Amino acid sequence: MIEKLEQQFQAKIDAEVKIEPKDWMPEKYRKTLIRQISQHAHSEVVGMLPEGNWITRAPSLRRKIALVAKVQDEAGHGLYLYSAAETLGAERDDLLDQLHTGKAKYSSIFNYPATTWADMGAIGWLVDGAAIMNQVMLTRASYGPYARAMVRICKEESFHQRQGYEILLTLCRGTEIQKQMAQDSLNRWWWPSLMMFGPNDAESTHSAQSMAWKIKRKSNDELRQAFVDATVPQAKILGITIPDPDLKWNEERGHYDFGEIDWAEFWNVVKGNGPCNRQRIEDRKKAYEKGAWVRDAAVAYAEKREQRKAASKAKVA
Ligand code: FAQ
Repeated sequence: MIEKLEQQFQAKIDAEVKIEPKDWMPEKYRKTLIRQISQHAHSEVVGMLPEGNWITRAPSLRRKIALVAKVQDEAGHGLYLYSAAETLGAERDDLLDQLHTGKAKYSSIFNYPATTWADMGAIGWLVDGAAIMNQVMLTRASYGPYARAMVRICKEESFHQRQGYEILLTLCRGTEIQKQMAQDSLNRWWWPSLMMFGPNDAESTHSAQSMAWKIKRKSNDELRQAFVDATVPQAKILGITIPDPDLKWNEERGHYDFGEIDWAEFWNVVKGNGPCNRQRIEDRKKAYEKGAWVRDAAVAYAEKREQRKAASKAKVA
């Protein structure tokens, strides 16, 4: 019986029919999606922290407005994604508990500190740039609510990418010190950005199954390569140097070759030992506790509206 259902399920996926919340799905498909979507949601809300920290120090009102809008967008992305995970039967409180207790992962990139204003440029250009590269494929993910959430998220991420690039372009056209700030920022964010795509394909535990289920459409290494190929010409326009002596165009492959990622550093950060892991979780926990009154008020308001609706229905009847 289960085998038959699984065959029908795979046939649907192969025929590019979207899977919707009430459709039958293998338990492992549901669990994989809850894992990936919730980690993605956590990444969005933890990702607000390095930039949120710069809102009060933005160098002009224009920059401040753009940064506030960007950070607010990331909160919205978290919201869509937690909602998508809920359509699979996950409880939001459980997901947040997993984040706060360190059981759930979130993107390694957000465990690095944003130490200068140029980092706001590098995060937009590189981190959002890498996020878009990965997420455009997710707009075609086989699970309907996830795919649909990704469409809007990608549109917003492309604004984020441009605002970051423009910050760096301004710095690179500025004084020598400003250009150095941009270079220093690229030096610190380049390798962590390449790590965002996850382990090499040979080490990726979930890729084969996720690709068969069309959750992922491209492998970690394919996306990383596409990101490098797209980013090198952008660095040339900025006039700053990517910190990789092995980076060079390979005519035969039609792609840039690049150096080896420090995988020991990657796994160390993923396991919770990066420069900011502890601080990020503490900040998220504090934000959750401080926000309790907002959640309580929202529930009380929803209950009041329900009661009013019921009372006016009773009157009409
Ligand atoms: N960091 O078998 P795979 C953003 C884990 S959003 C930490 O290859 P998979 C927006 C992985 O979970 C950025 N852990 O895994 C923004 C697994 O562990 P598990 C986030 C990582 O799932 C911008 C293990 O390694 N984007 O930036 C990482 O098939 C600016 C084995 O890996 C998404 O989440 C990592 N980098 O492929 C916000 C997109 N990489 O779960 C603010 C959706 C891997 O078995 C400011 N996610 N791991 O314990 C995906 O596409 C996939 O989950 C991958 C990983 C590609 C991230």
